[in-house]
Amino acid sequence: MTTNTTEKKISFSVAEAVKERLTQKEKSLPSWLFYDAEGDRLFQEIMNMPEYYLTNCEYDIFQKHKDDILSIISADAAGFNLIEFGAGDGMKTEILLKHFVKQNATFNYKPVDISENVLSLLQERMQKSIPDLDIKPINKEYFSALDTLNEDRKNPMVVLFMGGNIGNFEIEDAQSFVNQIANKLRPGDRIIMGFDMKKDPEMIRSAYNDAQGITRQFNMNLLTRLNNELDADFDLEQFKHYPSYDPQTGTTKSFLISQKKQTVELKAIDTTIHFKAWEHIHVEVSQKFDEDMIENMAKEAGLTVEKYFYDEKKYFADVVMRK
Ligand code: AVJ
Repeated sequence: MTTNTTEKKISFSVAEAVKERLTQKEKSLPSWLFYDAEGDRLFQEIMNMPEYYLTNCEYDIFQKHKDDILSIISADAAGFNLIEFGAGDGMKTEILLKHFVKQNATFNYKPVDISENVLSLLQERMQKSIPDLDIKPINKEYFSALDTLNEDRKNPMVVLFMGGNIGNFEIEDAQSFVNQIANKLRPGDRIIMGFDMKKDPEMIRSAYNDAQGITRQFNMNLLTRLNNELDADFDLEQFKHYPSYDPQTGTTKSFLISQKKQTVELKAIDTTIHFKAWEHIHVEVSQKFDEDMIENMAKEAGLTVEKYFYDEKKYFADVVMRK
């Protein structure tokens, strides 16, 4: 989720994406824009807040089911290649990796990220805590990383995509993302994907509207980022953080809402944006799932759901899908 190529490349893609999204009829911003240095810091804080249950749930799932997870993914071959998309800080993955190494499983770990910085931090962490781990980071985009791996391998591939990151896609985009992975898999390959499940709507909404206001800061930081990087003049006082959850669709959406009619200049990209009073910028989707939705998604992609691993309260699921 982190972008960290050259400075120039960043501001170029930020400029392009922002200009495109803010000049549409419905204004929006891409969710990858959250993760600058301050956004990364705030997201760490989000993961530690009492309302944000997702991270702890997945942590518990891995603790509780690491043995069964290993049994499933090593059931029908001599070894496997574990590919992780968007590896992050590795805190949760480390539980699995430690266990796999301890059990003498034959595998290698290939974290994939477009940020070289994220990968080198992760490699350092893993080499320190699991010296026997065979780790080979891949500094590429997800799908080209799969192509590279397909050029030369005999063992099955297990693609790990955790954290509920799939929820950041609109449902059709999530489907096409899974389809694209599945198309590059061979029979016997697997995906382990983390899904945040439908639950008490109040609880979901609180996870995106915490009492301390950290999520508010996380969302507002988008505007700060535009002020800094695109020389914009958003007045943060005039925008309001508003999250919603719709139990009919299972979709959480976060908005920044303009509290009055106003004009914002983004000088670096020569753009003026007009806001009507109470007009919104759609900044994030966090989709919640149920088993039917996951089943359909897998089926559509030509995959079979092998196993749902849940935390005790069934808030979150790590799902093993097999080609
Ligand atoms: C990292 C995409 C799983 O949607 O729950 C947390 C990001 N946004 N609070 C999520 C996020 C606001 C998070 N994911």
